[in-house]
Amino acid sequence: AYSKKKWTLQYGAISIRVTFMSLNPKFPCLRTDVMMVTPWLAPIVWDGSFNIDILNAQFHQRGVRIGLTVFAIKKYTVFLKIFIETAEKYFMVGHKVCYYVFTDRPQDIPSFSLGEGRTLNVIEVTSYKRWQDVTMRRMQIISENCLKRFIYEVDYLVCSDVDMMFAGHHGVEMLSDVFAAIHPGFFQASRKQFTHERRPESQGYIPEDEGDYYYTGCYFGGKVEEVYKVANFCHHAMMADKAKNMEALWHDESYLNRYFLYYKPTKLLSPEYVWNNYYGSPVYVKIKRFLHVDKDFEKIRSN
Ligand code: 5GW
Ligand code: MN
Repeated sequence: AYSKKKWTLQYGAISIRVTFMSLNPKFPCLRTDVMMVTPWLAPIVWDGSFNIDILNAQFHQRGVRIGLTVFAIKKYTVFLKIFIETAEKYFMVGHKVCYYVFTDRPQDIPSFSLGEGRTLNVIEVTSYKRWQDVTMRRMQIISENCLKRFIYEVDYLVCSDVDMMFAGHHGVEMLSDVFAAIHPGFFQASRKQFTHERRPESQGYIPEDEGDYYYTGCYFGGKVEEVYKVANFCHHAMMADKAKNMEALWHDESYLNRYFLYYKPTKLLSPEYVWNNYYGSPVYVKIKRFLHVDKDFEKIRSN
């Protein structure tokens, strides 16, 4: 039962050879240095916790299509080149991928040479004056486009910040009905330290004694229907707060955390999937798969 023998798995027309490891107690499917499953039994994806050959075969069998949404408004168009070029190397390689780039400056979007089965759509949107509105309105635009086109074009959506670069494998192991990523700054933090919105009047409110994890607003996703629910909730929560002249502490991220408190994600991505070098190199992060790009705040955030 503990052999390293190769086994053949047959998925329809696809046959793959895998090393059979799941019965081997030495296989690091069980890491003891990090939590690998949430208290509601959602997996937390860490390096060493999955066999990508098996997962790829399953997703290829279903012919899964994956949409990646990204917003490049105003000067943030400069981030797009590295984002897309590194995504071509690491994001869902071998699967059908549709990039959706939302921008107010379509003429500034360079053309990219994309791998087979990959397409890029540029969608023009209007910008907002306040940066808080630029980041928060992403939820409205995502929810509208779920109904308008995503539902017809892809099975899963991944929604990302643009000031990022892929630096390691991001594959189908991430995908689930609805997934969120643990914010790299709060993996080891206690609940008390989570920077949730704490004013009960806000739609982003999370009581002091609640909150499971602190999720990042940079990266989340799931099936189109589920992403629609997430984005639609966040947008309406924001609008309700706006009507009261309020805004949650960390904008869209706060509303996202509120949603995930009561509608729990079915899978969590470890901070490997949204690392920021600001947090150094802790031993539990074996691979930094996605990195924040350093921003020149003065330059990039001025109109
Ligand atoms: C501009 C000034 C301040 C904050 C955000 C912006 C901004 C954000 C913008 O001018 N254009 C734009 O497209 N964004 C989108 O919102 C980008 O997709 C960006 O990745 C996302 C979140 O804003 P970030 O990345 O500046 O936020 P942090 O929390 O990652 O620093
Ligand atoms: Mn960002």
